[in-house]
Amino acid sequence: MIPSKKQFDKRLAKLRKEHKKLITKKNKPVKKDFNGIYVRYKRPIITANHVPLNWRYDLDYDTNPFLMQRIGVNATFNSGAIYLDGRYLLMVRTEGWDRKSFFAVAESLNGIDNWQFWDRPVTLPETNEPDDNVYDMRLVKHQDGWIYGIFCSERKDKSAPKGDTSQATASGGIARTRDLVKWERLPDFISHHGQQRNLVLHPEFVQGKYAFYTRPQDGFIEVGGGGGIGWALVTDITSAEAPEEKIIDEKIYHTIKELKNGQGPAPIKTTEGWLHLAHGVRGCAAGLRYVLFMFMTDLKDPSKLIARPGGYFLASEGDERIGDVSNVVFTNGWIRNENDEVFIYYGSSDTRMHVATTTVERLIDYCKDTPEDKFRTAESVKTINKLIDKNKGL
Ligand code: M1P
Repeated sequence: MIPSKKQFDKRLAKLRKEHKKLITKKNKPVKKDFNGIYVRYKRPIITANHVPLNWRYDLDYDTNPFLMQRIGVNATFNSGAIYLDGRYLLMVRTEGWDRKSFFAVAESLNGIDNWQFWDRPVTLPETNEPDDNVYDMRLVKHQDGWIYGIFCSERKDKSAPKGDTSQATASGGIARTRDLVKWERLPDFISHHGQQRNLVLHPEFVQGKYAFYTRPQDGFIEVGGGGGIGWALVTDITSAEAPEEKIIDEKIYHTIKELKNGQGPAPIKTTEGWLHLAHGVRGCAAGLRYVLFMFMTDLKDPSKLIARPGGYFLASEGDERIGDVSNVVFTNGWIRNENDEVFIYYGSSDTRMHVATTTVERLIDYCKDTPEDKFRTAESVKTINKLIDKNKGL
């Protein structure tokens, strides 16, 4: 039986009330088991249910008397981040029931809760070769005055054998804007070292050029003989081509980045060097395990590593472990505010967004004084014993 207009209105009012309640719910820091490095927040900050109702429901009784969700959102994850005029903004990777990801800006005044999506998702111009899917945008306020959005552009692999409907290619998409509303699309990044995902723009010119963190890979999923976080200088960003890519952070056997690694957001500049957040991937019986790790690079030469804290910085915990692609944490956005507080935004299991907070001071300390990986069990035990000796009598 078709619901009456009265029933429709009642249900719509309930939907609106529940949506508002979800969005305005306060989030709380998790104080238990504080590791001294960062504080996680209890609840995810943005989920598929945060997406505005008018993006999902036809709200007209005449055309949708059952008040059905006409367009579904599957997940909200891997968000770029930028701090503009005291507003915390996330460029949310929003994925529909149709598996297509698109970008949508969500805004919060404290960086923690009350995230409100802007009126419409981003309308991203295409190149002559339209993207089949776009995702994982890094937002970078560059020294040249533009805000850049660097993202993965995925297309069907035209060279795949007929009938193979799963082969894809990944390229570095580049777009720029002044206001996150109107975007100019630039040609994709040209790499001579294979496909590109996890391409990130450095915020300053280096040797008068645009500098990129790259991740050359042989295939769409497997990096193969490629991989590692690369570094490339580009003369003209309106036709970005990297003649050379040098690996600055390699993947290493039996570590958290045994299979692949990728730069997260653009690095944060500090008096002691650039702070980097990245993800590392290893294989296990349950599939791929994605964790976050950090390193620091030299202020003048951001391609030179000056600190490599060993092991992972953040791995999935509790509910974060489960989702569309379980056992994954991934970051492509963080914000340092005027008080040197750092908000780390991360997606869990390709499903939802979270935040953890810390400070620039703590992150520098973490990077400089966490022991480095020495790659063998015996060395790890020696490192622990050294600490026990140091702690004697304390
Ligand atoms: O599914 C896990 C992640 O896989 C990709 O990351 P990478 O290129 O390092 O393997 C990306 O698609 C990322 O969005 C996703 O979270």
